[in-house]
Amino acid sequence: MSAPTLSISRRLRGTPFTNRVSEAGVKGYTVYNHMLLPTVFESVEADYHHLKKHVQVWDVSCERQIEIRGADAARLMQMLTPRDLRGMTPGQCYYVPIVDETGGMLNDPVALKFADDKYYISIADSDLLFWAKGLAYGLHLEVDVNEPDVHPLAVQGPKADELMARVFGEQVRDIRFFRFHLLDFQGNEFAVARSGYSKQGGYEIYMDGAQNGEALWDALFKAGEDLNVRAGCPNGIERIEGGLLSYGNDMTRKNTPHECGLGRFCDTQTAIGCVGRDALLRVATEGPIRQIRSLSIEGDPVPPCTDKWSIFADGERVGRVTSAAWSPDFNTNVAIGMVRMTHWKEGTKVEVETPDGMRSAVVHLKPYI
Ligand code: THG
Repeated sequence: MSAPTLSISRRLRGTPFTNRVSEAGVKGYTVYNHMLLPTVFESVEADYHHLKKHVQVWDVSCERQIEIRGADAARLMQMLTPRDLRGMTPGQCYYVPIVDETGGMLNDPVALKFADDKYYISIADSDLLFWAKGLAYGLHLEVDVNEPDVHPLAVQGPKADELMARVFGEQVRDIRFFRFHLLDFQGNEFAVARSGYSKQGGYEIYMDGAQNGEALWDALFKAGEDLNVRAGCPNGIERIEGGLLSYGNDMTRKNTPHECGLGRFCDTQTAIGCVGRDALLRVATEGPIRQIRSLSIEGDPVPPCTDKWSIFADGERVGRVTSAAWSPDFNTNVAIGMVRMTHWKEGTKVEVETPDGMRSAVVHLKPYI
């Protein structure tokens, strides 16, 4: 049986980099924000080793931007998230949980502040634009809410600093974690942030204008030849090792930020005006009764986690695994799951029902790296 293919149409949007990604030999795609997101080039394991050693260029255009502009921009931003944004200054990025009126997670984007009246929200995989537009319209806010022609390109891996310095100048080295500078590329000004969906370090370039795609891609590959630069993508193994959460996989609208371990990004007392404040104040006082944890699953490599796998202890279900992969570096299966408080302590032994049968597993408080 041959694997089914993904039928492409205008609804499933390509990106300014899709031609180059294709030429680089992409072997798999997923769909993210109605857009193509590469998932594998050589093999997930080969891509993983390369990411940890060299530098990769990732087409993460699917991290769509919601642009919020206008006199009420800051007010709308604070309505959208329980994280206190009063201390946020232009040039900063904040990881911000976004919740509905019940405290359920709607998205976990990165917000960028350009000015008091201009923000971007770099979204995970859910249609947050409509929620933001609905709030702005319903409350008669003085803001424009739009999806701009901006396409993030990530440069990740230990040699990312060297490659970016060659293309954008030495000043990229001064960009601090979760900050961005506006830098020139061939007469265009792009926001360049030290951020990205890996724990290997690197940058994200918010390329403004689709017409610059191939020039930017080609400049990075030309400058990085001797650095062994390759096309890559968010790596399923590395992100689980690092405990980076995936909206829609590890959490949904049924989870609160506290269950997702994002309570540290909720200042519900002081985030005046945020949607879901009452619900989250209750959650914050009582504390969650289940929470996201890293797990190691013993035995041979597990198959891909395409559905939730039950976690058992003493014959009772105490949680669910939502992401899992074989880790060559840690020589075990690494996983992320939601675990009940009775079994969420470091080192707790549990069993996971994988499609290949029951496996022994251990709960961890911290990610691997
Ligand atoms: N970068 C940008 N946009 C994005 C992502 C990104 N949009 C989609 C998706 N990724 C959103 N989800 C995340 C999840 C984790 C992080 C960023 C976006 C992340 N977390 C760090 C961590 O957990 O170690 C740091 C958080 C912090 O300390 O502030 O980077 O990757 N542009």
